[in-house]
Amino acid sequence: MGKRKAASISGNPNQDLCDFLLELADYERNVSKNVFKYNAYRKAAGTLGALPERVKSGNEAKKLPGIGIKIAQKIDEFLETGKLKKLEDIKKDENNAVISLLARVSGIGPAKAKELVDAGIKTLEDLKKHQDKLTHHQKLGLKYFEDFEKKIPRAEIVQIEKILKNGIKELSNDYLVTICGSYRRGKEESGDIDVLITHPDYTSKIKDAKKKNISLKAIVECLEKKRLITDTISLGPTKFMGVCRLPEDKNKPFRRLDIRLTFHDQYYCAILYFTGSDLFNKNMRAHALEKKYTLNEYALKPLITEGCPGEGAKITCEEDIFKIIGLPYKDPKDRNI
Ligand code: 8DG
Ligand code: CA
Ligand code: CA
Repeated sequence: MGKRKAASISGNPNQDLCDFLLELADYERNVSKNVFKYNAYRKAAGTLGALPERVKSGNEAKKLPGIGIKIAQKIDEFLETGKLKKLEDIKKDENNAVISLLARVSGIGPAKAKELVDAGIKTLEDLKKHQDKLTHHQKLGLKYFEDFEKKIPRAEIVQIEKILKNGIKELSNDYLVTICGSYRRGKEESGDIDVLITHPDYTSKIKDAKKKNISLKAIVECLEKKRLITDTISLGPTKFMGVCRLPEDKNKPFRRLDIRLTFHDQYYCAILYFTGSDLFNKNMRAHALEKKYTLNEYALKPLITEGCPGEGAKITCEEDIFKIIGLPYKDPKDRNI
């Protein structure tokens, strides 16, 4: 998964409050490893970011969704003193800054970052000298640290898509290839490239023997030959995580590439899921539940009795999913929430 960055909220009368909440959120995610608090601070920042007027007190803020007593107290402290002791203390502690830096390396989570700091690592240079402490994934994350932090312009993904599709076509004309994620939502820049592949003969109902000439490994080898894929982080039967770069241009950065091979009968649920945004998915799943369906990256199933899912609905396009749960279809570019 990409490292999720806090959404920036600009041109709002509570910008300074949003900023400190998002800083606290990042600290909770990267250093404390507390996803619950991370989400709580992000939600509060979202609420304040959407307000048309300046918040005057914690008490007033407490009436808004996602703002409880503790955040209200922090808002009061900030409004009265212009700063937050908790945040000042966090910034004073140099270990926290190092943990945040190390956790930006692909494959290094907060726990590993802490462990490295405890082992005396203070900089990326230190880390380069102690690569024995790193997994294969983390070593690649370190090697491509600068490149992986760079956003990928849409035009570059368009070029990568061409090479990808033409290469895979050589294996079989019947493969279906879709780049999902922010690219499919029409964004001008993306953090990584999320590819979904299926084949009409590759379904959840057909026995392995018949699927044998459909293989992710063969696809990856083909793209290595085309010099698009440069490194493999991990490769399983249905999921590849790795690195790619436009073959004709050695000045282009290396990019994170994920490829998933999914069953044909589950392809459109997967496309919906991996197109996102993650918040859009959350809302859609919640709506499905209200209509007594469960939706995930594999299937849409009616909940029969006592929350027990029944047979999956037959789905041949994304529109089917919207229709079944009674929502008007939304174009990918309108799913950027
Ligand atoms: P970006 O890469 O340009 O930063 O944005 P993205 O394409 O929207 O994000 P992503 O992290 O690459 O995830 C791709 C899609 O996968 C996302 O849009 C929705 C879906 N997804 C969720 N939850 C999660 C999650 O926790 N991790 C990941 N990796 N993907 C998720 O709905
Ligand atoms: Ca991704
Ligand atoms: Ca992505």
